[in-house]
Amino acid sequence: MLRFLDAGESHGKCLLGIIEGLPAGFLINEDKINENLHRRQMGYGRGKRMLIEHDQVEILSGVVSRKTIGSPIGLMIKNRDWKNVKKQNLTPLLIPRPGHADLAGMIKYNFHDCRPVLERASARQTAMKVAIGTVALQFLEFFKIYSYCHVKTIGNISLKDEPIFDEAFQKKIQQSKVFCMDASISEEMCRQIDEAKKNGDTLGGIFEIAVKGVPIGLGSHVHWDRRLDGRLAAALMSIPGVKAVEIGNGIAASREKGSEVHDAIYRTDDELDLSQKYFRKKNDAGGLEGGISNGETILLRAYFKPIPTLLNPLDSVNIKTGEKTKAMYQRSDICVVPAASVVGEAMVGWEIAAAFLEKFGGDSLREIEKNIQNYKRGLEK
Ligand code: EPS
Repeated sequence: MLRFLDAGESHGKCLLGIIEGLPAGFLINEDKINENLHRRQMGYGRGKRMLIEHDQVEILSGVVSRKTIGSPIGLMIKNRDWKNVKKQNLTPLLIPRPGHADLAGMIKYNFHDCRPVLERASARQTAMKVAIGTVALQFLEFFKIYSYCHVKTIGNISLKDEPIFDEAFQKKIQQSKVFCMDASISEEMCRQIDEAKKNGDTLGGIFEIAVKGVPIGLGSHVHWDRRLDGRLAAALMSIPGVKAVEIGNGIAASREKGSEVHDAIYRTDDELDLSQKYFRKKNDAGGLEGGISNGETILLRAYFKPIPTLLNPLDSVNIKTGEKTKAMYQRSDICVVPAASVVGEAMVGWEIAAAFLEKFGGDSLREIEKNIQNYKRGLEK
C-alpha cells in the first residue's frame, strides 16, 4: 500500500513529508522534483511570497545512492519566510475571510484567532504535495505512463482548441506564463489577471490533467472506495480551492444522449495481448468506466474557485467584538490556477501510482515488472 503523510505550516520552519510503500531499487531524480517545485512557484498572478521562497527538496531518508531501499522516504522543504515571521510580534487575527477555512476552523478547534487555522489551510502545504507527487510521477514514467497538465480557463477566458498531449504541447505550456497552450489566449488571461489585481479582486479557473499509458484494470467496480474515478476526484478535491472535478466530458454528457456519449468499442487484429487489443475512437469517458481504467488516456478537469483573500474584502464579523466589518486582508496571490495545475498533476500521479501498486505491487522494482508481465500474459485471448 502506497501512502503519505505531510506536515508543516505556511510560516513554520519547514514542510515535511513521509512516503511509505514504494518498492526498493527505484531511482529518484531530485532535480525533477525541484523542477516541479519551481513550476508550482511560477504562473502569472502569484503574490510577493514567491519572491521570498525558493523551494528545494531535501531527501532525508529511504534512499541510498539515489535509489529507494524500501523504507519510508523522508522529505523536507524549508520555508525561507520563517525567519522573517519569527522576528515579528504576531497579534491575533480576528476577522475571518468568507470562502476561507478561518471561521469554521477556529470554531472547530476552539481558537480565538484565525492564525493557527490559516497557517495550515494555506496553499503553502501544496509544495510538499508536489514533491511527494513528483516521486509518484517518476515511478509511473518508469512504466511508460506519462502525465500532462495545462490551464484551460482563467476567469472568463478559455482555451478553444482541444489539445493533443505530446512533446510539442509540453513545449507550448512551458512557454506560457499561465501554462496555457495558446499564446494569444495566454496573453488575454494575463490581462484579465492584471485587471483583477487593479480591482483588488481574484480569479479562479479550470485546469486539466491527462495521463497516458495507464494499463487497463486499475481501480475496481466491486466496492465504493476502490473506484479509481472516486479516488482521483478526491485527490483533486483535496487541493485547497478546488470546488468541482470533471472526468472526461462528464458535464456535457449529462445533457446528451447515451448514443452520443459512450465511446464505442473496437478491436484490432494485431497480435497484441488482451490489455492492448481494444480501442476507442473518442474518449468522453476520460479513460474510466465502472471505476476502472480502460486503457484510454485518463482525463480530469478541476474547477478552482477564486482565492478568498481580497484586497477589497467582503463583509465579515470581528470575532472578539461581534461588530460587522470587512474581512481581513493578508498578503496574497491574485490567481493560482497555473500553480494548482502542477499540484493537480502531482496528486493525480500519486493516486494512479497507488492504484498501480495495488494491482502490481511488490517489494522491488523487478518484482513489479514481473507482476505486470504476468498479468498481461495471463489474460486469455
Ligand atoms: C496563501 C497566502 C500567501 C501565498 C501562499 C498561500 O502566503 P503569505 O500569507 O505568506 O503571503 O503565497 O502560498 C504559498 C506560500 C505557496 O507556497 O504557495 C494563503 O493564504 O493560502
